[in-house]
Amino acid sequence: MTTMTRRSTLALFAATPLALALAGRAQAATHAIAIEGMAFSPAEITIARGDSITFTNNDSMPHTATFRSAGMDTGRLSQGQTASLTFANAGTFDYFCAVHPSMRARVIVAG
Ligand SMILES: [Cu+2]
Repeated sequence: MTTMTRRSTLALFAATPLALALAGRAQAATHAIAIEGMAFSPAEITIARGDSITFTNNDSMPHTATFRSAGMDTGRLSQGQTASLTFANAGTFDYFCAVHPSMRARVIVAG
């Protein structure tokens, strides 16, 4: 009886870290970046691989979030419009607004 109980307890302890790791990986987060006052806010964000970012344009003029190196683009967002991008690869990704190229910001995807 005692042996059985010990084995069950050990199995539970062994399984828990793996279960937690798998659950953590499966839950991708969604982050928010606002575009307002001719700026991306926050200007730099660190996310996990597989996470998404939703960009919302709060300005009256159109903006984009254009990631040349990652080959991703929100396209032109009018006031109040949103677009989400998912980051599958780790790395540092600088981006800009294609309408106003002086608007620049950075997404860091942690490995
Ligand atoms: Cu712009």
